[in-house]
Amino acid sequence: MVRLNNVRMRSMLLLVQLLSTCSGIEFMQPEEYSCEEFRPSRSGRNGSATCVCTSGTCTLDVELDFGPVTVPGSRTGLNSDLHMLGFHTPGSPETTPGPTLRVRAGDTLRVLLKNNMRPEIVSTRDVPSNNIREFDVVNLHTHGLHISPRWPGDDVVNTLVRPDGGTNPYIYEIPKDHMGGTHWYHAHWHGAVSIHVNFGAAGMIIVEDADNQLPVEFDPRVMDDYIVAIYYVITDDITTLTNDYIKNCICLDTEVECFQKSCDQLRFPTSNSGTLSSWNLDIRRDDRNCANNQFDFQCVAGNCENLNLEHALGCVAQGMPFFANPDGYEHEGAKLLLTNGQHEPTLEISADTWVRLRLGYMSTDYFLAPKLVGCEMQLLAKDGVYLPSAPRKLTYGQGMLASGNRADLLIKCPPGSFTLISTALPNNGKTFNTSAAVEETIMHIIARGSPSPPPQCDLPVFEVNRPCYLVDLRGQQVAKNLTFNMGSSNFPEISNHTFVANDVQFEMPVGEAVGLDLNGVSFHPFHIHVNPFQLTQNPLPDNDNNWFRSGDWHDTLFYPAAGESKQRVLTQTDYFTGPSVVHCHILHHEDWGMMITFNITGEEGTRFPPAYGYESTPAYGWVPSPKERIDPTCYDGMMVEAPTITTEGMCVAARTKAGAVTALQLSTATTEAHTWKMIAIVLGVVLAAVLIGAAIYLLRGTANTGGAPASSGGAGGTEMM
Ligand SMILES: [Cu+2]
Repeated sequence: MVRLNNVRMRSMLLLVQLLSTCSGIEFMQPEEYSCEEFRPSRSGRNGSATCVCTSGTCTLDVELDFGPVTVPGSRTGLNSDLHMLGFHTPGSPETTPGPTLRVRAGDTLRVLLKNNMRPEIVSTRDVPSNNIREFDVVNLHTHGLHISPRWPGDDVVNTLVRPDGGTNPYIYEIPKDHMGGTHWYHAHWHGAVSIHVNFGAAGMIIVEDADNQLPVEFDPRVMDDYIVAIYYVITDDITTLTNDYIKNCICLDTEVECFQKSCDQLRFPTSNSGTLSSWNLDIRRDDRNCANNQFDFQCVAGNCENLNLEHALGCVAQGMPFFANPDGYEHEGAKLLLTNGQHEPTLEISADTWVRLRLGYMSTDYFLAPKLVGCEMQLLAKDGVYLPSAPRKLTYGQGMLASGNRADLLIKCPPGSFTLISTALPNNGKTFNTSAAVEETIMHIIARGSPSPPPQCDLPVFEVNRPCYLVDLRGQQVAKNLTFNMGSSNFPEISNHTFVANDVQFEMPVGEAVGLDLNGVSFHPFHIHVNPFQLTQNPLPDNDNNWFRSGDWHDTLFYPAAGESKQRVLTQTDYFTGPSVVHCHILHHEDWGMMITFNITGEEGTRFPPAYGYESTPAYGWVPSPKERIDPTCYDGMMVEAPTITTEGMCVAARTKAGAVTALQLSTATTEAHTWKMIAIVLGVVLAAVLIGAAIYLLRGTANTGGAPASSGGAGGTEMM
């Protein structure tokens, strides 16, 4: 009887699970472009993208059109259309985020960026830099990719695309030793970054893992792997930025005086000399009679002297579309968290099975602290770089992502329904900056049980074989030390500088280790382009959730704890020379000037000698040296050795002793995974049918009470159960 009841319970569970899928919007991943089907040496089209592959490496060619997008409620789960800005490929539906671009080390990614914005009525090109301006101009940054900062690569300062159909052909050469990881792209035109990204002008970039990079348990053919691209649309910021934009535009007419203030007083100071006491001047709020939640032209006009109405109306008209918040959301205080452009979608996974979530926190502000009560959660990679030892258990099962950060999380849930949320961090004696934490639902998760659940297993712990540009730099001699003061009192400065285009404020030699002392990173997230950096300290002893560890790599760093604002980090200025930027990743701080230029000097292609084992490193033609390398196992080509397993996993063995995956073993593991899914589906359908049959029979039996006896066939069925 016990066994029969278990069968009945399980089939009931499956029926309930089947019915529960009817609620909420189903989790969808962004559209994807990759050249996987054309490797090693074919060419063809993948939707709107083109692939040309030769000898295993491919060129992925895609056009991204920037402009307003309208996403229907059927896609977002909201009650009405969602009006955003975004990147989409011509001919495909308007969505946000933009398509995911998947490449491999050694590939070339070519993006033709086209700007479909309407040109400004009143050009704000003459608004001084470090102010909110030029909402109609766009460019692209590939956040996290280790590539050249020079045009046609990842230049964010001098490459721009004008509205009304302007284009730029970006060519991103992915190094042949680029580590596999989770990255993203976003609009980066100084003065318009925050408004564009707030409205969703971003998408994900995945550098696929090299064959053999991960143990077989983590192979995407074995472990399900999902993009989780998270936006946080902050309407207060949008309102402030748009007001600023209109104000700066009106103030191009220098005769104007509003609210008894000259435009010089109204404008955000652009140099070190200005005091910042007036930085939050907001022409809405300076007059108590003006509406607080949107722009009121009549009110402003009534409070301004010498206003040129034609000029001012043009400014207001071009700003108004940016006040268009998602329908149903208030202007004041409202925020909207979207996961893959959807509101609280529901993802179905297999119960008791590890799943990889590639989180990208593509926001302009706040920090995301993901937590999944009832499930296990471990950390695999941050900012697209695998942890030195992975995966890592998290003390409080909670993550910490500043705007711009990525995290590859592993989750495993028992059968049931769960919610991935972001919530304040536990406060065990530390003063966490809880007001900055996102308090929202990210997504729902339904873990489906199967009648014969897969065996419980622990994942192996491994040390990935690393490219030589990401070897451990701790203990190495640095060629230079630089200090970046993010939290200096002269906001929005970094180390007493605000942004001046093409004015180099820091230099680093190429092919060296460089020390960066970061101050104030509990207030402002520090982000550097081109090369990631390595932490040298455990910043939050006893209460850091195991999230930040000495030896980890980041490209954006922020601790949400007061008093933990310093960190010494190390970077390898590998291969690429040229000017690039560091900036605060609260993106309106960057727009206001919290960005500075550094230049990597020397010969392009130079690499750090102790990492490569060469006496000297001219760009071309290495000189071998018997000197010991930092990490003799590191690689600088496309061949990657299997990882070192430090703790064996308890899953079905699918690995040789050396850790290498054979095709047979992989196909066995894949077949096993698929077999479990098929068994679950078939049994689910059969058992649900039996249960429904039984329910119908029982209902009919109840209705027949006192009448004729039930048919012998139905009675026979009951006996069999
Ligand atoms: Cu900042």
